[in-house]
Amino acid sequence: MENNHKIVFSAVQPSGKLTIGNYLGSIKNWIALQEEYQCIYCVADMHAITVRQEPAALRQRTYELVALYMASGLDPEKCTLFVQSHVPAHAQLAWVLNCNTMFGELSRMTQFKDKSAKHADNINAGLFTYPALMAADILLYQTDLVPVGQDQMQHIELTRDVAGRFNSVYSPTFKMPEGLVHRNGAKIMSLSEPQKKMSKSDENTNAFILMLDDRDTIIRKCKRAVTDSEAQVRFGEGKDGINNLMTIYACFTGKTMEEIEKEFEGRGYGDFKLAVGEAVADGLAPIQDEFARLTKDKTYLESVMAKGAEAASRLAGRTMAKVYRKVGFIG
Ligand code: ATP
Ligand code: LTN
Repeated sequence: MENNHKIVFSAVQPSGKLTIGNYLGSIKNWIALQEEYQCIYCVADMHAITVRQEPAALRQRTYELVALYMASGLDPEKCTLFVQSHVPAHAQLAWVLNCNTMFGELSRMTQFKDKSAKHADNINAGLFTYPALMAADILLYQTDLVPVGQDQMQHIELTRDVAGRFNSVYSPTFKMPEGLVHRNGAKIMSLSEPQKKMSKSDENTNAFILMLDDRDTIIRKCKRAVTDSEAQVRFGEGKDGINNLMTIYACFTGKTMEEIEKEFEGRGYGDFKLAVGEAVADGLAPIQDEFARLTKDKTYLESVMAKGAEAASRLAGRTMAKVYRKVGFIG
């Protein structure tokens, strides 16, 4: 890999089954970047334990997420794929950054407020300081670009604030990263309450489509999606449900909103919903097939993780050595 290449870093937590929101908001946009940039993609298992996880399930989902990354088109020959807990520098830098992140800053994080409301019996310190770990993930690699869904932008802003603070207190150390939010798909909404983000932890399973849902389930969920009474496939105000389905359709077919409006002119929502379901199912089918193949081969997945961890450790080690020296630790 050439040194003049910009560095891209992103991660997803192995905390549940991924939805098409996760796919369209993040992973799908990572694929093209690997052709142009030095890309580092992580499975954030350390982030996942901020909410209670069943150990065996977490281990299984970590394998699965690596497989899903590859099945979606991430090529371990073109980018670095690794598991966060395999690179101890993440925890090491997180501690230093914790000491440079303000309580007030963390208190403002929407994700913390949402998750502490959802898990009121387990508002642990890790859930609160989670953005410092995420900042460590990003800053360890001198990252230029962080492709994420809209909901993560607040954490990236915080990362920039912490990096700026560290750089000014201790002298320039970290590159200032930028969030990269894709025009389409940055915020896929719930199918049953289209004012709300589609979330894998929604109690209502009709609210989301999982990347591994089968064809019939996908079509059924699309048919049930909440829309409006206008019966016109048109992108516009007060049409959150239709806007969302049009966005999903656009992401899977590459069509523009105008093209979609034309295609369904004079046709009912029933036709449109079926077309959306079919487009999603067709788009996911090759990923699901490849996923089924890859998950059978744990040895191969482990070899990818090991190679990724080695490459990531090498890069992270450079930043870590600098940081320890700057804060006054004996090297
Ligand atoms: P949870 O709902 O359980 O908190 P989540 O579905 O929001 O989880 P994360 O693991 O927090 O998933 O997110 C992984 C990535 O997917 C992030 O980059 C996030 O921005 C993106 N993402 C999550 N949900 C959506 C969505 N509905 N639309 C677009 N992007 C999303
Ligand atoms: N916090 C993110 C996952 C995540 C991440 C990162 C994203 C952990 N570390 C670094 C981008 C860069 C989430 O919950 N979606």
